[in-house]
Amino acid sequence: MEIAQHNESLLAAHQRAFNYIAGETDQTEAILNKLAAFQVAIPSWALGTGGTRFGRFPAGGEPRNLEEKIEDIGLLHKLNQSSGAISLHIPWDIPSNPANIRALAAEHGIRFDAMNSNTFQDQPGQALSYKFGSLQHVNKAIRQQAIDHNIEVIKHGIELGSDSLTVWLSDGSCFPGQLNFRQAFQHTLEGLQEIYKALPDNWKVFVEYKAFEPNFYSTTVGDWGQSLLYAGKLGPKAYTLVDLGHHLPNANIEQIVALLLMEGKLGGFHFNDSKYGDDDLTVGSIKPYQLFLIFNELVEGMDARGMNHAKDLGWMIDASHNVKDPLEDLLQSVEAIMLTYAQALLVDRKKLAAAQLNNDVVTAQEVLQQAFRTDVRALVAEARLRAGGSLNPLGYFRAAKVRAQLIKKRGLKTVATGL
Ligand code: PSV
Ligand code: MN
Ligand code: MN
Repeated sequence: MEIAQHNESLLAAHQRAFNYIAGETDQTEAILNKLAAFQVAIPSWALGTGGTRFGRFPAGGEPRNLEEKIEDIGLLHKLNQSSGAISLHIPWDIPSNPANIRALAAEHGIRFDAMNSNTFQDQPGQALSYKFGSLQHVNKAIRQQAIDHNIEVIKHGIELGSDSLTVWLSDGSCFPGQLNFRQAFQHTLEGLQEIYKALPDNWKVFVEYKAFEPNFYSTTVGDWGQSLLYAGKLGPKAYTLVDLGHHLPNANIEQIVALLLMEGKLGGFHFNDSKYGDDDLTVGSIKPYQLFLIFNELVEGMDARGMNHAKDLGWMIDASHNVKDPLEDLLQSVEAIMLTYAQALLVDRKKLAAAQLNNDVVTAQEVLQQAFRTDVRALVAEARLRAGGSLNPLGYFRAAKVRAQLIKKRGLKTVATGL
C-alpha cells in the first residue's frame, strides 16, 4: 500500500484539526519549518527486541545485519520524515564495506550520527578483560586497549561520514575501597585525552554520564558534574551528553540542561523514559511533562545562544523494550519527541519572562501549561504530510502489515545484535 493512499482516508479529519490549531497561533509556518528540519537519530541497537537479564522474546523479522538495520530506519524515515539518521555501536555494527553502507544509507536519506564505542563488554578473542573497567583500569595495557578501540571507532566513523563519537564508560566500582577515585578519574582523563587527539578537526566527542549500573557503588563518569569536568579539561571539541535515564530519581534534568547550554557544553541527547532507573522505555510514556520542561529549556537556551535547533546538538533515541514491536516503539518515541518539541515552540516566551520579572508564579505556570496542554498532533502530522510522510505512521505500519512482511523476508527466528 502506498503512503499517499493511506493518507487519503485520513485527510479530511486531519484538515479540520490542522485548521483549528493553525488558527490558535501566528507561528504556524515557522513551527512547521522547524519540525521539518528536526531529525532524531535511531540507534542501531533499538531495532531488535530488547530484553532484560531474565529473558528476551524476539517476535521475528529483526534485522540480521547492518544493511537490514539501515532498511528498517529507512522505513521509519519514509513514514515520519523525522528519523533521517542512524547511530552505530562498534563492534556490534562494524561495516564490512563502508562505501556500500554509505551509499545504502544515502538512498534512504539517512546520515550517520554519533558513533558509539563499547568498552563495557568483552568481545570474543579480546586480549584483555574490562571486568574492572576500561579507561580507569589500574593496568596500563587495558587502558591502552580501550583507547585503541575508541580510535578504531573514530576511523569507522570517518569512513561513513559521521562527525562525532559518544563515549559511555561503565567504569566504576561495586564496593567501597575497590577504587582510588582520584586515580580512576586521572586515568580516565588521560585516556580521553588520547582519544581526543585522534578526533578530526570537525569532530566532537560526547562524554555520556550515568549515575549507576552496571557498577553500584561508584561510577567514574557518574553525573553531569563529572562529565563537565572531563569535557572542560579535554577542550572545545568535547561536550557533555545527557541521557534522560541516567540520573538519580527526581533529578531536575531541565535545570541541568539549562546550565550545560549556558556553558556551551551540551553536546547531545539520548531520549528515553523511565520510572525507576535506566529503564529505556518509550519516550514520553511515563513523564511527558518532564520531557516538555526539558524541551522548554532546550528551545529557550538554544535560542539565547543563537543555535540551530536541528544541527547544533546530537539528538538520538536510546531506548529498548521487551514487549513491543521495536519499529512501532520507535515510531511512538519519535512522535513523542516531535510533539513535545512543537509544544515547547508554542511557549509564550515574552509572557513567561514578564511573569518571572514580576514574581508572578501563577502566570509562569499557566504559560507553560498552556503550551503543554495544547493538542499539537495536527501540526506534527502536517509537517510530515508536507515532507511526503504518513499522516499516521503507526496506523500505516499496521494497515500495511509491515512486520508480517519482514518476517516473511527475514524469518521468524532472527535476533538483531545489541544488548
Ligand atoms: C548505557 O546505559 C547507554 O545509555 C549508553 O548510551 C550505551 O551506549 C547504550 O546505553 C547502549 O547500551
Ligand atoms: Mn545512552
Ligand atoms: Mn542508558
